[in-house]
Amino acid sequence: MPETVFAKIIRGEIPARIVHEDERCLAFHDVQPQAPVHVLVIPKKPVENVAALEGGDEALAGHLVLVAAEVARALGITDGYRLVFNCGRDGGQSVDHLHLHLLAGRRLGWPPG
Ligand code: DGP
Repeated sequence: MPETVFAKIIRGEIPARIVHEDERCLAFHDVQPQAPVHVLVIPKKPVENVAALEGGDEALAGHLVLVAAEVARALGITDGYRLVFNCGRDGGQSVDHLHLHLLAGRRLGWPPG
């Protein structure tokens, strides 16, 4: 998989506003926020997107979701939030490294655009 800007953030070569880090993942504020709270949770393992997850990645995928919920709690989000994996061109994915969006702080529309 070609290197992305997120690989550079994982290695600390590009600054990011990190809100959580552990051995498997990193969570940081999105540089182009679409809501008052917009955090990305990414695996340190290079995985292109949800479609590239394999058998054996179940724990990793679940970990991203649990970390997103933990970050939401830590940021004091009490009125709800949305978790989104964009996948591929039609899914609106622009960075080809798996990432889970945590969006909160305003009433989000449905269906998404
Ligand atoms: P997506 O469109 O689902 O692939 O989301 C990619 C997100 O990544 C997008 O909301 C903007 C964010 N992003 C892109 N480059 C950077 C960066 O260098 N730093 C941070 N913090 N976020 C980035």
